[in-house]
Amino acid sequence: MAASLLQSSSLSLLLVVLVAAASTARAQLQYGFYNTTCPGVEDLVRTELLAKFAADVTLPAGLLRLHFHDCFGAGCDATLLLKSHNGTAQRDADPNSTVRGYEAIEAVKATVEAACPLVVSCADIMAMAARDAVNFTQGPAYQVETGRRDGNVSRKEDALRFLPPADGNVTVLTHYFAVQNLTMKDMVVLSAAHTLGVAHCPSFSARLYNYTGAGDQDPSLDADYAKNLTAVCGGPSNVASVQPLDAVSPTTFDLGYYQSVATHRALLGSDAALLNDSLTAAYVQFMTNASSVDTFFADFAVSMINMGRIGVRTGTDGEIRATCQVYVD
Ligand code: HEM
Ligand SMILES: *[C@@H]1O[C@H](CO)[C@@H](O)[C@H](O)[C@H]1NC(C)=O
Ligand SMILES: *[C@@H]1O[C@H](CO)[C@@H](O)[C@H](O)[C@H]1NC(C)=O
Ligand SMILES: *[C@@H]1O[C@H](CO)[C@@H](O)[C@H](O)[C@H]1NC(C)=O
Ligand SMILES: *[C@@H]1O[C@H](CO)[C@@H](O)[C@H](O)[C@H]1NC(C)=O
Ligand SMILES: *[C@@H]1O[C@H](CO)[C@@H](O)[C@H](O)[C@H]1NC(C)=O
Ligand SMILES: *[C@@H]1O[C@H](CO)[C@@H](O)[C@H](O)[C@H]1NC(C)=O
Ligand SMILES: *[C@@H]1O[C@H](CO)[C@@H](O)[C@H](O)[C@H]1NC(C)=O
Ligand SMILES: *[C@@H]1O[C@H](CO)[C@@H](O)[C@H](O)[C@H]1NC(C)=O
Ligand SMILES: *[C@@H]1O[C@H](CO)[C@@H](O)[C@H](O)[C@H]1NC(C)=O
Ligand SMILES: *[C@@H]1O[C@H](CO)[C@@H](O)[C@H](O)[C@H]1NC(C)=O
Ligand SMILES: CC(=O)N[C@H]1CO[C@H](CO)[C@@H](O)[C@@H]1O
Repeated sequence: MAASLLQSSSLSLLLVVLVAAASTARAQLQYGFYNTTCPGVEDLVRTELLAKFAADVTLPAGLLRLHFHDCFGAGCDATLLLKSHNGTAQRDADPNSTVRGYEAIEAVKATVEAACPLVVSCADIMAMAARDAVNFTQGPAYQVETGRRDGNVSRKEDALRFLPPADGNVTVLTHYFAVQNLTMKDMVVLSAAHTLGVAHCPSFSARLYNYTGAGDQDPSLDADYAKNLTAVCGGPSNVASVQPLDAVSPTTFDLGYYQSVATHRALLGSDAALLNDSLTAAYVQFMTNASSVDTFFADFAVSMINMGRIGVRTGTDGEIRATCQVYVD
């Protein structure tokens, strides 16, 4: 049973179709796209980010989420970074209100521009930054594909339409991933990005107060954990306080997320939901065994590469901008 999602046997037909579909985009991204046009750019990015991460250990979480929201918004094309005077860009959408790390990407972009003007896309810097964030926090080291170009249209509706809801069940979450050509396995694997970082009370307070409209709590919450959360939020209207997504080890990329989920100490409804489905629950259980860490790391690297292929612009599509956060209206 524990092997089901590991081997994806029940999803094999779907996988064949999706892998075939994904290979179209794969053909255009490459490892080392900037080898000759901006040699050393990946080291340049990593060096600057490592200094920033050392100064702020919460930044890796911000940059990992930034790449995810960009990719799901309308493809990994840095359109999440674009600004709008009238509040109609992706970053103006509610789910983006707590996304962090825009300035860090812009600072790295400025360094890269000084070395290789108008060569390296903001979207590739975001993919590299997510990779460096994972490795800095002791997660897997993986190579990123590069060759993405940036989009110049950013629509709030895309973020609202494509970002998965924090109270979604496995069916709903799997659907949001399938829309991006990602599998249920990608979903249960990438959810473990929540081994890093925090959520604000509004993202989970429905589970504490009035879960079904009868003034109740989500019964799947561990009672002591729920008491702690209630003490931190102090009521349904607190918008400022935060809680770690993985209380076991919030700044280390490890199996703590799956341990939290398995012991009913998942912060978000979408995390807790992984126990409600037999396939995802089996994966969670398997990952509570410390000896599964190598499998988790390998799976996570594969799924991050899959996510990095969503809706990419390559070749002559899109543009390379001098700065990432320009106004588009
Ligand atoms: C499975 C569907 C997902 C849902 C419903 C979801 C939802 C959320 C929510 C609600 C928050 C907290 C926002 C806040 O209150 O400040 C959050 C934080 C975060 N998410 Fe996700 N997420 C999902 C998948 C992912 C994926 C695929 C990644 C990256 C690969 C990711 C990375 C993160 C990180 C690192 C944070 C912490 C950010 C910080 O500390 O600033 N999430 N997510
Ligand atoms: C998913 O794959 C199909 C078929 O290759 C492609 O047309 C579509 O653009 C892909 N979707 C995303 C979000 O990458
Ligand atoms: C860039 O160099 C690396 C290391 O030598 C190599 O693996 C990769 O295929 C190269 N990529 C391109 C596009 O030249
Ligand atoms: C990943 O981190 C390890 C230390 O945890 C380091 O030795 C390695 O060079 C890093 N690799 C990359 C690609 O950043
Ligand atoms: C998942 O949520 C959707 C939307 O709320 C609902 O229609 C569906 O019945 C739920 N599925 C399960 C298995 O709970
Ligand atoms: C998961 O199951 C629990 C009951 O064990 C239920 O309270 C909760 O609403 C379910 N989560 C989702 C997102 O459907
Ligand atoms: C709980 O939700 C129900 C239904 O939405 C609502 O009628 C009720 O006023 C809420 N109770 C509290 C204490 O917010
Ligand atoms: C609740 O908070 C206390 C004090 O910070 C901590 O020792 C305990 O482990 C927490 N319990 C749970 C289940 O999170
Ligand atoms: C953890 O995995 C190891 C290696 O696969 C296995 O020998 C051991 O029985 C597992 N432990 C538990 C508690 O499942
Ligand atoms: C946006 O990019 C496309 C090419 O991808 C280009 O044709 C168009 O002129 C650009 N629009 C703006 C406003 O820069
Ligand atoms: C925002 O500005 C753009 C470009 O000027 C315009 O097309 C759009 O209609 C405006 N939207 C709103 C809601 O004002
Ligand atoms: C960084 C950023 O632009 N965040 C915006 C996300 O969307 C909310 C509104 O939904 C804005 O208030 C934030 O400024």
